[in-house]
This record gives sequence, structure tokens and C-alpha cells, in this order.
Amino acid sequence: MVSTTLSSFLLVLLVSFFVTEAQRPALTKGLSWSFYQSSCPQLESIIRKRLEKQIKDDVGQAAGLLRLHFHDCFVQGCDGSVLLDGSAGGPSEQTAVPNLTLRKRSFKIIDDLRKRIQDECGQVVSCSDITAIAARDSVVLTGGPNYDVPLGRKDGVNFATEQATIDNLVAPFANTTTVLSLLATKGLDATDAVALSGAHTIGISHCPSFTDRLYPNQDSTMDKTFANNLKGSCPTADSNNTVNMDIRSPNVFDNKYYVDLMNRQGLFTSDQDLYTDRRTRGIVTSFAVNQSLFYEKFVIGMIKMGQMNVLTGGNGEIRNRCDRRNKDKKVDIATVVEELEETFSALF
Ligand code: HEM
Ligand SMILES: *[C@@H]1O[C@H](CO)[C@@H](O)[C@H](O)[C@H]1NC(C)=O
Ligand SMILES: *[C@@H]1O[C@H](CO)[C@@H](O)[C@H](O)[C@H]1NC(C)=O
Ligand SMILES: *[C@@H]1O[C@H](CO)[C@@H](O)[C@H](O)[C@H]1NC(C)=O
Ligand SMILES: CC(=O)N[C@H]1CO[C@H](CO)[C@@H](O)[C@@H]1O
Repeated sequence: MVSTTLSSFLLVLLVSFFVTEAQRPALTKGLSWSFYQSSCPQLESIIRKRLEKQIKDDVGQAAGLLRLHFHDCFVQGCDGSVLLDGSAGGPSEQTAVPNLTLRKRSFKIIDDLRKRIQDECGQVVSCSDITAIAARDSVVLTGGPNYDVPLGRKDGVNFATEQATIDNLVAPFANTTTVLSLLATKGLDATDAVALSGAHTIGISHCPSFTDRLYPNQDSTMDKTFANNLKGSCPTADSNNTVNMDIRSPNVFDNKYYVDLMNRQGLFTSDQDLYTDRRTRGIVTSFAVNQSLFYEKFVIGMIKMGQMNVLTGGNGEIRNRCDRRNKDKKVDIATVVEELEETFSALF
């Protein structure tokens, strides 16, 4: 078992996949493929090395980090606003309903990376860029495609309101019409929508995100055995339990999510309806039968998503800490302890 896991892990590292330069979406003005080449050349290796360890220790962190980048980008652009905590007096995305299920540990991992990067390079890399690279590495380290990440985002200085968060994230109860129209407002087409939803090939969900499909009435588009198993995991609609989102290979970034959909074993309405709806059914099938095609389209979707409404150049800032804006910097115990630790590690 252990050796199988280990060898598939190694295989995953060997069989990396690249979208050729010709297929890459265009770069948004202000971003670059080599933004930190001179200011922080070790950036990507610092992140990759650290995440290799974190994700080996707990593979679920990959899903948490991937979702964090998605939530960051969909709500007022990839500006790190999802990372801000409310302590500075503003309501942040973290307290909005759809974000209640973001993993606390994801925020810690991003700020830990930020600290390691600052130790090496100084305060030159934005938290939003760190989040984008961490999302890419999470895909790679669970067996998915590798790709270059456009860099040069600045961190925002505006909190996203709870309402903006609710308005910009699709609910799992949404049908394909709703998914496609919301994503269209962000410049994402049906192929992007189906490919990006494939992120649900890793990670978990809490029961209330899908128990509307079980209680009081069972959704007729759901496979019966699958539904019964879900009822076992979620005995009540408001159960606090979690389930894996891809029943075939919950920790591997593969195309099995689409095989699930074809077998009516998609978890959310927003997932399953992609197969029911005529407009997206063919795309689901094409990804289910061709993993390379899924990888190719997923990478394109991620690069597009990662460039949404970014702040560049003189807009925004490079945060000193990912959870607060620079102007909100205040002396608190956590800061004092962190600075003491830094002094300490510098001495020894
Ligand atoms: C079509 C729109 C989408 C909807 C409706 C949606 C909805 C959700 C919901 C409800 C959860 C489970 C939350 C919980 O109950 O714990 C979830 C988890 C997740 N989502 Fe999405 N999502 C969407 C698109 C995306 C995209 C575009 C990505 C990334 C590219 C993504 C990545 C993830 C990941 C990785 C998880 C698992 C998180 C974990 O295990 O901590 N989702 N999503
Ligand atoms: C999709 O959902 C919207 C909003 O709930 C609803 O108005 C619409 O009728 C639904 N479309 C289909 C095809 O079910
Ligand atoms: C879920 O957890 C919350 C907080 O711990 C608790 O108040 C609630 O009763 C739990 N719900 C169920 C159905 O167990
Ligand atoms: C699968 O998709 C890849 C990437 O687009 C393509 O090159 C390949 O020809 C496809 N394979 C089949 C069997 O259709
Ligand atoms: C109100 C609330 O519970 N907000 C939480 C949202 O998610 C983040 C990250 O897990 C938590 O830190 C917040 O406390």
C-alpha cells in the first residue's frame, strides 16, 4: 500500500504535462512569465519544496490551496483579498458564507510560505502570486498537469464585502444555466466552466453543500447506490460530516470526476447538471475519455482565471503579512512572536 502510493507519487512527478506556448492564453498587461526572475529567483523552488512536504503529510491541503486561489480570483479579482482577516475592522471574504468551509490551514500555509520567501528575497512577492503558485503546485503534486503561472499581481487594499462574495461565487445548488452565465461575466466559456469544475477531482465537501439532493426527496438524476452511501455519511441535512468529492480517486488530480458525472455520481447539482445539460454534456464526455484533453483545457482555464481583474504595477501593494493590509500593521502578540522568532533564527 505504502509502496504503491509512493510509486504513484513518483510516477506523477515524472509524467509532467505542459501546455505548449502556442496554446497559452494571452498575458494580461502587467503580468509576466518571469516576473521575479531577478528579484526572487528561488521563489518557485521555495514554494514547491515546502508544499511537497505539506501535501505529503496531508494530501487534503492540496485541495484547500487550490480552492483558495479560486475564491480569491472570483471575488474582486486575484488580489489576495480572500486572505485578509477581519481583525483590521473590515468584513473580509473569510467570514462570508461560501468561505466558511475554506480550510484554516490553507491560510497558515500561505503565510508560512510568505515568511520563507521574505527571508530569502525581502518583501517583493505578493500574497496573491504566492496563492496562484501554491494552487498550481497543488495540482502538480496530486498528479495533475504542470504549467507556468503568470506573475506580477499586487495585493489589494480593499476588503471584499460579504455580498460581493456571495454574488461572485456560484452555489453548489446552481444549474448549468446559472454556472455558465456567471462564468461568462468573468470571460470564461463553457469549456472553461467544465474544465475548472474538474478541480472537484480532489478534496472534500461538507454535507450541507449537497444534502438538498437527498432530503426530503432524492434527486432523480443521482445514482441510487451513491445516494444511499451519501445518506450514510450525512444522516441529516445539516450534518457536520464531510465526504470525498470524487469517489473513484479522491486524492488524485485525474479525469475521474467526469467519469463520476457520466455515472450520475456527481456530488453537487452544479457538477451533475454539466452532464445533464446538452450544452456541456459533450465536453464532459470528451474529458472523461481523454485525460490529456482535460489537462490541456484545465490549464487554459486556470491561466485565464488567475489573470482576472488583477492589480499590477503601481496599483495595490506587496503585503508584509498576507492576512492584513500594510496600513493595518499593528503590534500584536503574533507579530511580536514572529519577529522574535526571526531574530532568533537569524542569530543561530
Ligand atoms: C462551478 C462552480 C463551483 C461551485 C458551485 C463550487 C462549489 C464548491 C463547494 C460547495 C465545495 C465544498 C465546500 C464544503 O462544503 O466544504 C467545493 C469544494 C472545492 N472546490 Fe469548488 N466550486 C466551484 C468551482 C471550483 C473551481 C473553479 C475550483 C478550482 C479551480 C474549485 C475547487 C474546489 C476544491 C479543490 C474543493 C475541495 C476543497 C477542500 O477539500 O478543502 N471549485 N466547491
Ligand atoms: C436554472 O436555475 C435558474 C435559477 O434558479 C432557473 O430560473 C432556471 O429555470 C433553471 N434552468 C433550468 C434549465 O433548469
Ligand atoms: C455541527 O456543529 C455545530 C458546531 O459545533 C453544532 O452546533 C451543531 O449542532 C452540529 N450539527 C449537527 C447536526 O451535528
Ligand atoms: C486527446 O487530447 C489530446 C490533447 O488535445 C489530443 O492531442 C489527442 O489526440 C486526444 N486523443 C484522442 C484519442 O482523441
Ligand atoms: C465567521 C467564520 O466562521 N469565519 C471563518 C471563515 O473561514 C476562515 C478560515 O477557515 C476562518 O478563519 C473564519 O473564522
